[in-house]
Amino acid sequence: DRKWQEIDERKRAVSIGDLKAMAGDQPPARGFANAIRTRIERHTPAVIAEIKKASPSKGILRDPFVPEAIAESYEKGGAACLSVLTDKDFFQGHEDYLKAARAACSLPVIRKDFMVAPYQVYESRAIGADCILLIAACLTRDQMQELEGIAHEIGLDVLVEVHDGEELNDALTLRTPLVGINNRNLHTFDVSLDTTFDLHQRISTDRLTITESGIMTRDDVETMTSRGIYGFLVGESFMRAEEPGDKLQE
Ligand code: IGP
Repeated sequence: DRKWQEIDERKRAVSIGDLKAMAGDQPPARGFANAIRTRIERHTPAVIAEIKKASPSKGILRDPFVPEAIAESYEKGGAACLSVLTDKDFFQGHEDYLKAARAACSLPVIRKDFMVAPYQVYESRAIGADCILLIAACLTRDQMQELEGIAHEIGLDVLVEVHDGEELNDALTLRTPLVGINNRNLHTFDVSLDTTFDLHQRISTDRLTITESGIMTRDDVETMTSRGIYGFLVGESFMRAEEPGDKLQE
């Protein structure tokens, strides 16, 4: 598909050897999982605040779009971590947005993209990411294990994303403590917070559950914390706010 095509094109431009070298030259990663864990253990919300220009279901979310200003605003507002979309086809993202956002603050950053090949894991470290996303819906169990192995070897944290019970079975074979439950069905774009309530029950307390997508109000946050879920990934509602960091404090 398109993602593979894009990777093949880039493979010709930069070899995997060059990428590995660039990844190796990076300063140590900022502790993404640790930043989340500290807050969840204190039973305070750990918010991964997302930087995305557009989404396939909603179109353009923010215009003008200035990643470094958003990153500063999120840090001031008390975000635990940042998430930056680098996927170009569906989210109008870019690697440069991640670099700019990370340089503008001291928060750990996850690269939000569709990871399918080892090449992309090295590339993520080379552009400065601290964590990568593995989407169970896009990968087999073996692929996830392989990509996680590479990520951990080069100092990246891993967030594995699931949206049903079968995907969760695969995700729980991984070593990463970070498990994201996506409330949005990737095929229909329907959002149901029940997805989190259903699947969270099956995740042991030594893992860190992150509820993803469709968190819009203070009320949504309180519903989650009242059920013991303290990890959040929020994009759209922040992107639509004039001052994204202020929205975070609401
Ligand atoms: C953020 P929202 O509804 O707050 O904008 O959602 C995040 O969960 C969403 O962007 C997301 C995503 C993804 C994007 C979750 N999983 C995988 C791209 C790929």
